[in-house]
Amino acid sequence: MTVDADGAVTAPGTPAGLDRPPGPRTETIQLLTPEGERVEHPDYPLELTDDEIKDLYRDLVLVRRIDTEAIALQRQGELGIWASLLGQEAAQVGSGRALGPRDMAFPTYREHGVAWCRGLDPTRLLELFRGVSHGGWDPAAHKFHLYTIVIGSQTLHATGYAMGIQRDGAVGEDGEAAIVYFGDGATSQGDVNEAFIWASVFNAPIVFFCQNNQWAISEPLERQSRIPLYKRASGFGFPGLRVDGNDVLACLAVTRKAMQAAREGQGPTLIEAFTYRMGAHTTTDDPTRYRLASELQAWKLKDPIERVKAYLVRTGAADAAFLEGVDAEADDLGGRVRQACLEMPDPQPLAIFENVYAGPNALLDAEREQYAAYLDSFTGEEAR
Ligand SMILES: Cc1ncc(C[n+]2csc(CCOP(=O)(O)OP(=O)(O)O)c2C)c(N)n1
Ligand SMILES: [Mg+2]
Repeated sequence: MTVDADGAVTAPGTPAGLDRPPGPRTETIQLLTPEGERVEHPDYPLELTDDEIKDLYRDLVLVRRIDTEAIALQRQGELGIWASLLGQEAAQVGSGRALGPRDMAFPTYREHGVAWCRGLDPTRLLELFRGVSHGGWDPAAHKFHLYTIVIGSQTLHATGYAMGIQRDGAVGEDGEAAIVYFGDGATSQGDVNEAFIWASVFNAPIVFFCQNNQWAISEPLERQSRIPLYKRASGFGFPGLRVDGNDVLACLAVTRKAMQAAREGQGPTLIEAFTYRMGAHTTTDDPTRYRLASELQAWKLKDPIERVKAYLVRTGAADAAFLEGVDAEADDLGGRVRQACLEMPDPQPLAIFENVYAGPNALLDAEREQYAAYLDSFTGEEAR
């Protein structure tokens, strides 16, 4: 095995996975320019009908609308916090639409677009951020794991899951695979590096999808790594590549190929989706304290939705009626999400103790009693 100057693993005859060409070395894979021009890539041919591209456009607009509504709800005191996906719609929709029904996705806390692609009702996400759900959803129902706040930890969960797929014999032509989402900052965590090692040595059917949005809260990428993140993969022994994370077509094509390779038993791939967090880290953050407005302006020109719109309009694939229809649908969805949020019943305070352990637990039982006594100390209106 040799590793070239760009960190790409080459030479066949090495353990499975290492002999796959990692794709272009230093370039960012792109199929749709910021101006909305379609470009071809020899390693990622993508043939989509106009209707399929229109569907992707619809996804992008709708997930942005869910996000906008959620931010407004938080500002109005209806949600405790919200982690915005603004700017990352293409990375999430492109990769999310590349998944098959049997593939399993492991998100962080920002993957509302992937949740949408997995068919999860967006109000389920809001329940969590409103604090009325103490869990979330059934991960098996949509093949979409629970949101994970502990940075990077889900990469180990996903790798374990992928090894389970292997042990179930579900790798092969009709196989299944796992995909795990994490951020640029997460790559500095031990968990992520351990997951890379396990996935590599066991050749696990997993795709590591890193949304490099340039910031880990207020920490810029250049303080996290001395090399482009996708190049890290070669050190662990599997292919890594960088895709334009604001290009929904490229994210779809690249993820499709990597997932198929994983399903067929060719092992892991690291995809670095090069994108930008257009909003605050969460609604508790003020990015004007640590980054320049000019940076934001530069990325605005690469907006993931505008380029698809430009393509659809230029090619005549979409007319004004289609675009207006999607906008109207988005407003409708925003309204439905808002109403559902306002109508969510408050949970019973003691419900927080449920489902912590499968059976009785002495410490938890004592805490429950103590809290119940505290609640009982109130009278009248404030009583539980
Ligand atoms: C183990 C751990 N350490 C620290 C934190 C606090 N924290 C929350 S988000 C975050 C930054 C994550 O940045 P990145 O991985 O780039 O993801 P992004 O939020 O940009 O999507 C940190 C340090 C945490 N949640 N978990
Ligand atoms: Mg980040």
